[in-house]
Amino acid sequence: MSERDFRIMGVINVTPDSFSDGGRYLAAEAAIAHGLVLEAEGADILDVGGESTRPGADPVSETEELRRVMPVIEGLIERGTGAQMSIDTSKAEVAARALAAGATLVNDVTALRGDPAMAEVVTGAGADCCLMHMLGDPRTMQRDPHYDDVVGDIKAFLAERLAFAVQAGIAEERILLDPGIGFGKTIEHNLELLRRLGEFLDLGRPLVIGTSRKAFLGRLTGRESPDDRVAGTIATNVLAYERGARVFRVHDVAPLRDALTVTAATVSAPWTTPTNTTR
Ligand code: HH2
Repeated sequence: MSERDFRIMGVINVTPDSFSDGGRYLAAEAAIAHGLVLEAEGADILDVGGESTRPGADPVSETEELRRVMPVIEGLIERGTGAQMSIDTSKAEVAARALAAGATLVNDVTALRGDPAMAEVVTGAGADCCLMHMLGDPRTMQRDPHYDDVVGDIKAFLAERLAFAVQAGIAEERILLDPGIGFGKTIEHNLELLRRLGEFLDLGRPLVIGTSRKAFLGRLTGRESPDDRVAGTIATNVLAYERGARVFRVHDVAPLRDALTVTAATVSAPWTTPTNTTR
């Protein structure tokens, strides 16, 4: 079979308050073990975060964030992880320390707006960088979000951030773009972004999508517990793949790996041979 054309980013939240897995992997050893499981399940990237961005979350100090994430990044690298290590942070110092320890991707949900030193840190390390759209900040973003045209507005934002990042010296081929599902969006906004995701492709960079276990899936399905939103997560990611997204940020790697493997094989149809009668 041809090499797969998508990447799965497994989430490791080292936080007491993340919306779906807060407190589960607060101990470094538990988080490292979890990361190795995600990698074995098919994660290409491991995204380590020490600050929750759920709606209403309180900010975390730099010292505390470093205390949470560094042992996990160092531990995974020491154990020879083959996955790309990503740091989910908007603080330049946290990114710098993670990159020095061996991470090579900065996942900044503020798209370089949170810390004026961030662009330089990414440039200096020659790292990859994910720029995500968020309306306002986590404390306020879900208070009546409004757009003239949710896709047009976010596309313009990402185009501006991409230009800013390139101007700051980050190589364009190192940049990933993410419309930021759930970050200052109503349920209708999220659904419209997914439905019209293909419109972001002409920005010319790989699209990252993060729907995993998010509240809008719970609203649609009536599943109150984030753990019960895996099927909704898969449905949205399969749709996003079909619409052109290629990096998928999820908590549940194994089922998505299977779902996307089948989706990718179906879309590119490499299996048809005269002798292949498998159903
Ligand atoms: N979503 C979350 C955090 N980081 N990064 C990107 N690029 N895209 C996303 O959609 C995204 C993200 C929120 O999910 P989670 O990490 O599970 O929760 P919390 O922020 O509460 O830790």
